[in-house]
Amino acid sequence: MTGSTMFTPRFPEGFLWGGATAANQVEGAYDVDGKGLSIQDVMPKGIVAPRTERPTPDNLKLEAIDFYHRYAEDIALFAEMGFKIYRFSIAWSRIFPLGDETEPNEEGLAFYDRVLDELEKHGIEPLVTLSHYETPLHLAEAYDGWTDRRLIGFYERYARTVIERYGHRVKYWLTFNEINSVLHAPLLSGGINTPKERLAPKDLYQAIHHELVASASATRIAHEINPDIKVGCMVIGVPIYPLTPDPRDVLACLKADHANLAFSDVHVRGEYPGYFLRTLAEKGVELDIAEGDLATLKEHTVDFVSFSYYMSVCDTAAQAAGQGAGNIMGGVPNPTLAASEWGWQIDPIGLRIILNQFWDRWGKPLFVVENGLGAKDELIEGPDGPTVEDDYRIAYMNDHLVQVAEAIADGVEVMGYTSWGCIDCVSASTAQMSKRYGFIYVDRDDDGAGSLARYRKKSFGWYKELIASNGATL
Ligand code: BGP
Repeated sequence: MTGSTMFTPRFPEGFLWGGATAANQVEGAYDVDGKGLSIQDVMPKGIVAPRTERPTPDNLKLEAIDFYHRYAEDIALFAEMGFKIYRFSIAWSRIFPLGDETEPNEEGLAFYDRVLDELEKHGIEPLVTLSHYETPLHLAEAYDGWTDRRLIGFYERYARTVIERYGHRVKYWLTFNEINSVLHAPLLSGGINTPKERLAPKDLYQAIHHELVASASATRIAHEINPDIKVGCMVIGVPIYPLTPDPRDVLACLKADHANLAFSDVHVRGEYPGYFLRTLAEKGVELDIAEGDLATLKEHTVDFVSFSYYMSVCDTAAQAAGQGAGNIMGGVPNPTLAASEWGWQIDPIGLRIILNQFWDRWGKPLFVVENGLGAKDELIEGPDGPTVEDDYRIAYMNDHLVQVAEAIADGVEVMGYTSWGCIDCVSASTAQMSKRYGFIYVDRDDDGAGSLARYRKKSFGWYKELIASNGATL
């Protein structure tokens, strides 16, 4: 293995090992049992291409990997690996098909009862994301998503409905997936139908305010329903390094950091930071803040901070520097790092750095709720049936987890680690199957062909041993 010989990784007892998925990328059954359309059902080409008017047959998410019907088999595989926790999202449009109704769809609620039953049977703790890039389409079309204040009320009703229903059996909740991505992907993240190029700064920042207030409200609702519940915010975690030691580059990084950190600063500290207010002023944005909003933000801060980690980026004050590929936000490529096939730069040490930064900044427990390597896998015939020799994935995760252990040794409180796409699913950025992250291979290709059969990859056995040893096999 690739772990350091000098350092013995140690994880605390009760460390929450597991995996993560999102409804729109695994469930399929997009129109089954009363589900309404979500924005994902009209985004067949991923996050950068324009949306379609209606669902089109080339949209792999409509069937995805059919978790809706195969959840029991999939959860049994997670249990075989020894998962302590499974992160998944509830599809808002299964519960409120249009998003603005007053009564929920019972069949949608019943589906997640079944998922929770299955997890309980195997002793796997659930971690539920309320909104993972799947705003009901009607809210995007009729309200322009989160630009409209009424979304707060719709989200509160949705949150109350599901937390009342499941709050006695789900302890860990996340309010919005990668909430800071709305700056880069307004439709995906904020359900904002107006194309990014035409979106006025006032509307974008107003949407951010609405989401932050809604997030704090959901935290209040969860704590009212069950004081034992722990609510976290969820952000893209990305260390931003100066391309050179030029102070102007360092300052460029500080500013880029601020744009990202504002979201968790509000979630943890309960108020808008000074640098954020300056940004608003410079953009000429005056937020409409209703009575009670600032008190809601202040009084209902989160219990923990969770984040995705795939890469670091560089930044520079020089306008001429090119933009590299990356998890939604991108950045200037780092000349010292290698990259995945999709140009996402691989930086295990960056995970230790950001864990330390976040801990130093907020002193709140941290949860790595997404990490992993998207790669093209080749299915081969092994001694026990079809498999994938994904040593590259094992190396990636091993190196990153060693850095998590380093951060823990630095004194950082880390609650757990859920690898992204623990079972192959439809990629968010490309909307294809061929960018795979899983320990479990799913037989489906980019044209939608395949039996949907599940096969254990080599990493499946690796992760199983790792969990069984609580990280000692790194
Ligand atoms: C994050 C999203 C996930 C997931 C992951 C990997 O931004 O929260 O939904 O898909 O990135 O991204 P991709 O599928 O584009 O490789």
